[in-house]
Amino acid sequence: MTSVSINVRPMNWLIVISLTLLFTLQLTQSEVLNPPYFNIAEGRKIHATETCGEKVGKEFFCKIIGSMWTDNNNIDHNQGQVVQGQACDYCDPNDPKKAHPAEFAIDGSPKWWQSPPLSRGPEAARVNLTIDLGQEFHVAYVYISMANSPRPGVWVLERSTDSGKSFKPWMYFADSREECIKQFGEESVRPLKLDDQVICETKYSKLIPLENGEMVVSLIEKRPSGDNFTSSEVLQEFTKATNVRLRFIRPQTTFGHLLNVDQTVTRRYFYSIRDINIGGRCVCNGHAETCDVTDQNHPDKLNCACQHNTAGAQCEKCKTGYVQKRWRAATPDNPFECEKCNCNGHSHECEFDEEVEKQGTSMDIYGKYSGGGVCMHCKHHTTGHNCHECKFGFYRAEGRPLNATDVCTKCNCTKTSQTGGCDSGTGTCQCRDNFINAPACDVCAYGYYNFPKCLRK
Ligand SMILES: [Ca+2]
Repeated sequence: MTSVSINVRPMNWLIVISLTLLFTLQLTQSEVLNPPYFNIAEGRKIHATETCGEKVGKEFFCKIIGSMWTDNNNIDHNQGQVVQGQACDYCDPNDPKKAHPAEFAIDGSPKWWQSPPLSRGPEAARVNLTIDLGQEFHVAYVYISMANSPRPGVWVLERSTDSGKSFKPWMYFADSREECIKQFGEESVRPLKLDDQVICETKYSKLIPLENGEMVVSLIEKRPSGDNFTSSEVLQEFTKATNVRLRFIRPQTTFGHLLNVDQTVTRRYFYSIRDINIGGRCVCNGHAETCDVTDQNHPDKLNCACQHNTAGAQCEKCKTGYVQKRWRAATPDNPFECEKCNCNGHSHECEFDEEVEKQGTSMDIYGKYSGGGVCMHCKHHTTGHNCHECKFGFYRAEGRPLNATDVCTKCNCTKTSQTGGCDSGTGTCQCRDNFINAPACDVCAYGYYNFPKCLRK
């Protein structure tokens, strides 16, 4: 049932499919409903702070890999040059064959995004590549395949949960424990013990392979609740993102640093990304199995197909008329299905009231005083939390079913000595304070005199 619409080279399918299956298995273990994972990067907006050739026109670069054009990466062999023993080429944003815009990093094709080489200046080492997901998703993994450069040496995978206003680190990358500490602090190398711990990964920052390397970054695996995602609110929060940013700090080089080296060296260092797949799914709080409802106001947005009587783009509330109990996200032990209010057929609207829940004065559909549903706009002259009483001036005749549309009958009490109200069951008119002898109410009460005025003595 889980589909993966991800364009990756065949050898990478195994990784992506096994990751997807891993997370799908969790679905069968509980009553928590979750929509399938898919490549949430596809078709999204992407932005690079710098791109090879952009702003400067043609930009010269050389590869690390050697002097021969022996690869099959769509390089025009007639155009490539060997310069001082290096395989070189240039970027040109105006030439479709030589352009490497950011969009190529998520287009599912072999074309790639490339950053400016460090020969442009040392600041070219710090480049950001940001994908705007357009809405909030749970991200399980980020898969990155490189093109004609090694994997980056030092970088940070970051996320935003406020549509790109602010970013926070998700995972750090450097090639050694020492480098991790130096770049990101001691805490980045502590053992992984928390669901939301930001750790430093060392295995992806090696210089080899010089080209076409891969990184499979899981944000769930190996974490304490990695096998029990739906029971950990912390891990669920940790995987939420509206934007994903790759903040590159330094390319991997054969040198410890790149100071005081000439352009024949620096022109060989840049970042090039062939494709990024982000395995994610809609945030549906455990209340939806699909996420294919289109939002009329935002055609690019996907909304959850809510079950369990929930509603909202993320099933983040109970639907109208179903707020007898407080809304909650589903957990493996309890789906927390929203429960209909008991309005005895006299209303479809209700509100949840915390005070009413505490007082235990709202009856649920099972006849128990449980929950805080308060019915609104009760019809048929009814009133009360459950539309279970007749309004003033009406009474419930003996034996009349509570859910009948004529449950409440108008009191026939129009004398000035009567209140207008009458007794439940019998309909006996009630007398004002200064009268007695119901239902006639034709005698002055004790302490009053001079019928029919019945004034206070
Ligand atoms: Ca591509």
